[in-house]
Amino acid sequence: MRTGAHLLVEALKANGVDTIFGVPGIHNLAIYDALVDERALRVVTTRDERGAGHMADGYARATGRPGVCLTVPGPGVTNVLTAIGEAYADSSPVLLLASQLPSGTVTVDREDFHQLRDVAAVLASVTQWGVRPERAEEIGRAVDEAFRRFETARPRPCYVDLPMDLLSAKVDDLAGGEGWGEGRANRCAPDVFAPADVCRAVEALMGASRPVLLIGGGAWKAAESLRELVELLSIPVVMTSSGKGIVPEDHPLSLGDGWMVHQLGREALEQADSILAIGVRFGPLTTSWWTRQIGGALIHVDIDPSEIGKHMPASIGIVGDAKQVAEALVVQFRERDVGPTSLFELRRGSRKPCAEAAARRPWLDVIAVRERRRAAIRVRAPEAVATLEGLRRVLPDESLVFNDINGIACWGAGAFICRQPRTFHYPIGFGCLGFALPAAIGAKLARPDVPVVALCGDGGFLFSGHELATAVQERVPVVAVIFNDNAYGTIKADQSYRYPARSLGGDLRSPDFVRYAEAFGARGCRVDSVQKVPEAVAAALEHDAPTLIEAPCPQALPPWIEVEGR
Ligand SMILES: Cc1ncc(C[n+]2csc(CCOP(=O)(O)OP(=O)(O)O)c2C)c(N)n1
Ligand SMILES: [Mg+2]
Repeated sequence: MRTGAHLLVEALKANGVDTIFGVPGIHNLAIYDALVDERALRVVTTRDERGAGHMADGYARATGRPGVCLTVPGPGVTNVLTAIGEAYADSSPVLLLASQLPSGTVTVDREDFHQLRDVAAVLASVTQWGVRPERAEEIGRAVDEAFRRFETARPRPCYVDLPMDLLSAKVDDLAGGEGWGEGRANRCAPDVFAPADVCRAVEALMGASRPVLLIGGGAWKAAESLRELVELLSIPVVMTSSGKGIVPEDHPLSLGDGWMVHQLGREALEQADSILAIGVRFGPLTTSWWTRQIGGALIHVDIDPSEIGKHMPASIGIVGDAKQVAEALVVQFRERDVGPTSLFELRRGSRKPCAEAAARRPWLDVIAVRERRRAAIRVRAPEAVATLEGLRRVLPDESLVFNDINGIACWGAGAFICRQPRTFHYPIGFGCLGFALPAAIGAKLARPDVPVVALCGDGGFLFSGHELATAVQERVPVVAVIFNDNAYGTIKADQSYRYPARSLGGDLRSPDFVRYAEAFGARGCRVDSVQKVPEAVAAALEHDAPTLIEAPCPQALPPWIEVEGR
């Protein structure tokens, strides 16, 4: 018998889904049953729904394709909420399949088992769209609509709330398949921006004497065009932490990650008279909580119209897909004459700037700024920076690193140089502890071909450390490093700065992490100095099993704590 659950599975497959992360329960067993004989879909059972959500997010970040998670109603939905909140804040496409009580009873508040009074209200602030189908036949269309939204708009999470009676309902043999996933390969945002706006942007950039390009995570698909744009325009480029590596951070015109707390890119953005910002939301880390004096004329490109003018007034706003707009800009500049000289030492394969750009005086010594910054962070956090530099040496460029929120992560923005987009991930928007390990597991499952490493603190690791069980069961050879200071160290440092000599809540008695790993059947090892972390990670990558490495925590105050004279 073909059921609503079969339609669901067919629609997922039509949209290219090959993995579902989830936890079974009485309300969603029809889905599990439809998956029993399904060879094209891998089902990964996690140790709680939050793990499933982060794994789906990690899968999405690693592949660029939406990740899918499946829960029971009520506590399953509230458990996954944190992970969906992170995906929402970071614009990561995650589809939540939330199972539900029988249709007739959903809206009747009878305190039923697993009943969440108003699931739509609960999910509204962490999803861009969601629906509860009213008939089994509508399930496929709902899934298809979620995927269409991921691919044509800002890719924030969607949900489909699935009443259990619809999942088990018999459907007609002919039902479904109505063009699901059709044209998927070519889906992109509608080409809505006006060519005249692109021309205005070109003129503004040509007329500027101190232009800067600011790239955010929303622009990762535009990497190729943006690199060409940087060279054609000979324009200094700053990236946000989500945009890290979209232009290689060691490119001669790259100021790297602009997490302003390190003063990265601060000179550039504050002194610029024209800023071309693409896929950037001007969030707190890029603007130091909106305190920076960013006064240049802003050309803001974003797929989400609500971002334009939200934090910064834009002199030109272009609503559009970053890739399409970047390509349109590149075409305009390519058509101009090539300049006689280049403003930076041309690397092999790089483009000569156009004539106007070549005639403009270089206004910023990008390499000198970069070196000054590196020297400054080395003084502030020598061990953390050396560890991150060492990790960079042992991890090939295509490796995927997942950070939690912790001391060392703060320094990664400046110290870990990325040459490829979307290779260094933070839970940057929501800032939730416990992201790194499950996200790394989801990523490694999707990309077994590349090394995947999670960088955790001892506190944050235990928010989701039990997902090591999933890594072991699914044979996912992810590497997790725990920097152990027996404390919520970053917060403890902040507390002692803001409330001197009044300490409470920051100390932890952490477990023996090696034995913890071994109890799950993972490999565990301990290094006695943080300098040995890169070598231990390199050795772990040789093994085909999940490995946990416990290391001492590098000692450094968080970068936002001002240290006199530095
Ligand atoms: C879900 C959640 N709860 C609390 C916090 C606040 N917080 C931010 S950093 C931090 C300490 C993290 O400790 P640990 O993982 O050991 O890293 P460390 O700071 O010691 O390097 C805490 C509690 C948070 N970011 N997310
Ligand atoms: Mg700690």
